[in-house]
This record gives sequence, structure tokens and C-alpha cells, in this order.
Amino acid sequence: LSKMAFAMTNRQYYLYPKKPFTILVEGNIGSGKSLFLNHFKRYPSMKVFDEPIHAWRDCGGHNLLDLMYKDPEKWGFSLQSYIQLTMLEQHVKPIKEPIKFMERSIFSARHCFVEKLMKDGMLTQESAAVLDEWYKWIINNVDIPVDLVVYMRTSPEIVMQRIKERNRQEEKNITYDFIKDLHEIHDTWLCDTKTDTKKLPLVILDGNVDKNNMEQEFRKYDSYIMDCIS
Ligand code: DCP
Repeated sequence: LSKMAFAMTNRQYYLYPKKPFTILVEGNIGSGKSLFLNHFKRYPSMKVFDEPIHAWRDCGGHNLLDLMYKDPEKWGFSLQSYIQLTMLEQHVKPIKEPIKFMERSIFSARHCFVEKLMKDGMLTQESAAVLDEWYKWIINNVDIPVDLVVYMRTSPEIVMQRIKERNRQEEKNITYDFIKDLHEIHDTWLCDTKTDTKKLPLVILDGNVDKNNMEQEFRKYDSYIMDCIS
């Protein structure tokens, strides 16, 4: 079946009757999620959604991501509120392919980034309550199917190095402590048995692998994913 699904032509998967098998790729900032997702873009049976970071940089002409890094207390709420919307859009977007990949999700937005802002005292209790009410309403009223979570687990040291190398303008003042904390928050979230994502099958990938060997590492998961949907 794996070979068959990989070989599906455009015409065949228009007829695919089921909901797509949905995979969320999670992990720290700079952990290697995009590289992993790029690997799957070559397969016509898979739809890969890139993270809508372009939207976060241009919401009605405003770069919310940049504003948030400059002044998280003032802009953290606006950014997370908009991210929640853009994630929801991707979760519910119908596709014709049988396999759907998303970079991040409404779940990590809530359990990692909103959590981090709260922990750092960058959200008032009132703002946190508004985000939380929206979040609870969405997950209780909107069908957000998830079949697998892939956790790209990368050491904070390596993540820091990659963030420096890629030199994203908004991220230039990110500190090691911030990244380390976010790493621990991801660990806690994905191991936590009490959250709304507790029952999801989880695969943990070693994101510390050198860039040049990653392709080889990711290839191992081609058949794993196809086995999951068969
Ligand atoms: N971000 C945020 N709140 C979220 C999601 C992301 O503030 N709910 C920010 C953190 C980063 C930027 O958006 O500055 C993009 O982060 P990601 O980790 O989602 O994407 P990367 O491109 O860093 O991932 P990778 O390098 O693993 O491909």
C-alpha cells in the first residue's frame, strides 16, 4: 500500500473518499520543522501547509511578529490572537490529498506560546482569559482532526545556533534562556497526560542530526507514515 499511495496521481486522489490523515509537526523555534516538511513536498499524495508566518508579518500591513518581540507585553495578545485564527484556517481548510501536514497547530500556540507569555507575565489575566475562551470554544465546536504529532526535539544549544545562522530579523534578540524555557515547555506539553492532545500518537525525532544527514533521517519516516494510514 505504501508504494501505491506514494504513486497516486492527481486524478486518483481527487476521488479519495476519507478525511485526510493529518500530521502536526511540532518543536522549538529553529528545531528543523520546515526541513522535515520540505522533505514531504515531493509526494503528490501529501499536502504540506507551511506555517503562515508571512501573515503574522503582515496583518493589515502590521508586522505583529516583530512588534511582539519588541514589546511582548503590549503585542503578545494581538499576535497570539491572530495566530490562533491563521492556525484554525489551516486546520479546517479542505484538501484533495489523502495526507495533510501542518507546521505547528492551534494546540502548540496555546500550550507553548500563550503558556510562555503567561509564565513570563506578558499577558494580563484578562487577556489570557479571552484567548483561552476562544481556544476552548474552537476545540469544543470545530472538528480539528489530528492523527499524528511529530515532535522535532532539538537541543536548545543547536536551536540557538540555527536561529543565529538563519538571522531572521524579528528573532535577533532571542536569548538562550527563552529558547531553553520554550524547549522545556514543549517537552512538558507533549508528555503531559492531562491536556487536550494527550491521546494523540506521538513520534519523537532527533532534530540534532546534522543538516546534511537529515534527508536520510527523514526518509525513515516515509514508510512509517504510510504504514500509519494503511
Ligand atoms: N511564534 C509565536 N507564537 C506561535 C508560533 C510561533 O510567537 N504560536 C513565533 C516564534 C518564531 C516564529 O513565530 O519567532 C516562527 O516559529 P516556528 O518555530 O513556528 O517556526 P520556525 O521557522 O522557527 O521553525 P523551524 O526552524 O523548526 O522550521
